[in-house]
Amino acid sequence: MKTTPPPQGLPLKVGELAVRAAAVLRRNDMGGWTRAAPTLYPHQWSWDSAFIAIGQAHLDTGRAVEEIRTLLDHQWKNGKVPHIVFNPDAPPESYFPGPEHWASAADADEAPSGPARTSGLCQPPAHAIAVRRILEVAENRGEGVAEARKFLAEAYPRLLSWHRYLATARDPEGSGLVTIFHPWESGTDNSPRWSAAMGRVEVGEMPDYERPDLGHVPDPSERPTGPEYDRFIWLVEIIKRAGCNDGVLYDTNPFLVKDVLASAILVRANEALLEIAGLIGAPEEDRCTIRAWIDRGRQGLDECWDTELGLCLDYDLRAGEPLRARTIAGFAPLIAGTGKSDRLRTLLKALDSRAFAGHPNLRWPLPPSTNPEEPEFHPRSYWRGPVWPVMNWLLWWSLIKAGEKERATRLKSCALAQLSDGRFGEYYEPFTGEPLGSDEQSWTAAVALDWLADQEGVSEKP
Ligand code: 2M8
Repeated sequence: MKTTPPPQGLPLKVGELAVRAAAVLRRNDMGGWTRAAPTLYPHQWSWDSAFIAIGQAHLDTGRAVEEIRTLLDHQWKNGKVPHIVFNPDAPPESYFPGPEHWASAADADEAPSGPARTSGLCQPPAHAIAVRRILEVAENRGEGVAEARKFLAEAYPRLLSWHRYLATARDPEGSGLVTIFHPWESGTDNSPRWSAAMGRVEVGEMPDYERPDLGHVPDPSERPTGPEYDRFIWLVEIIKRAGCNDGVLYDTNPFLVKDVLASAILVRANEALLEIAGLIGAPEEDRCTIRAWIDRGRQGLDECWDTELGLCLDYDLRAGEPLRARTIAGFAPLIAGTGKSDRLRTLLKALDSRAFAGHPNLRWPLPPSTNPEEPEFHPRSYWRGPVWPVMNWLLWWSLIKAGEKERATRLKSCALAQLSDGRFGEYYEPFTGEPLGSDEQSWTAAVALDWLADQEGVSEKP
């Protein structure tokens, strides 16, 4: 069921926006887990759930805990947290590639026992950040504190094994950077970040497939193109044929890339994990390991810095070269936290410049996912240009951590203004402010709740 959007030009008041955001999360609540969007994404997505739990924490601590618990219940034996946990009740034609397509992954040595319920990929590790924040929010609200604290102890070993998986199977080089096997693992699927590396992937023989996603958006240009999708599906084929074995994929997968955004999120997630370790009294040995991961992660990001562009770049392990695209992922050192004040200054300048939030034609001064001057920039196409509220949240949170409070507050006000039509779009056209992709996207509603609470506390009453 859709809510009626307010008449054009009439933005919602803060209280009404919070009520609507909460209603979106409730409507997408499938009982213990939340679908990422009402029709386009009928399953549980990994990093969406982390942000969703942060939003839910403002409504009900127990429900926020449950969101992460359900996801972690599907963790693989090697620690991997799967990128999708499929809804067994969703009709097969509702999403592709769905559980049937991933069924063979259930035979992988490391797959969880039981029927095929997950994909064989993973996504950026925002979960420890969410678990830590659930407690913080509970303490601020004075509700569910005991439950949130108890959950720390339950989630800690699972999060530790998730991070260990990323630090080992996804970083055999010990570089501090996370390797991904598929653009879907980055969460920024068709970003120009991956164009050069994907251009080297030759698509082989594979069965025909249908694209249900195109039926859920008003305009196909908002979604990845046919050739982009063919490459996505071909990589899924290779990953399945390798039994999702990380060692085999390291040797054979044509797409093998160090992802700076996922690596930056991992640094912050490790900081959150370290705090959790302290709160539950985990062994000093664990804490030493986590501290080492944090240091190594920051060092790895340091090495990906491009002085000429003033941004951080992903690295193509197959081609042995950096991937030179100016996208929002270039702010990875800001997201991870950098000890270098000159680097922080350079990044803040880039953020304010016409390459990102300072472009004069923007509807709101919010950073597009791709620099409008990039040749592959497209204002409507998914991760090639639109503004993503969840990225705004990450930047806002990182700015606060960097001590840039004023800048963070400005960003938050604009990000909320963008959402004030109450539609909670998946992403937004940067110049017109039109919501694109799915309406009522869960993580958009969730970050709105977190921002609104930061503003004046979330009230369910308008
Ligand atoms: C998008 O990704 C899925 C594939 O995982 C898709 O396009 O079908 C991305 O925006 C991703 O970051 C997000 O987690 C997912 C669900 O919101 O949608």
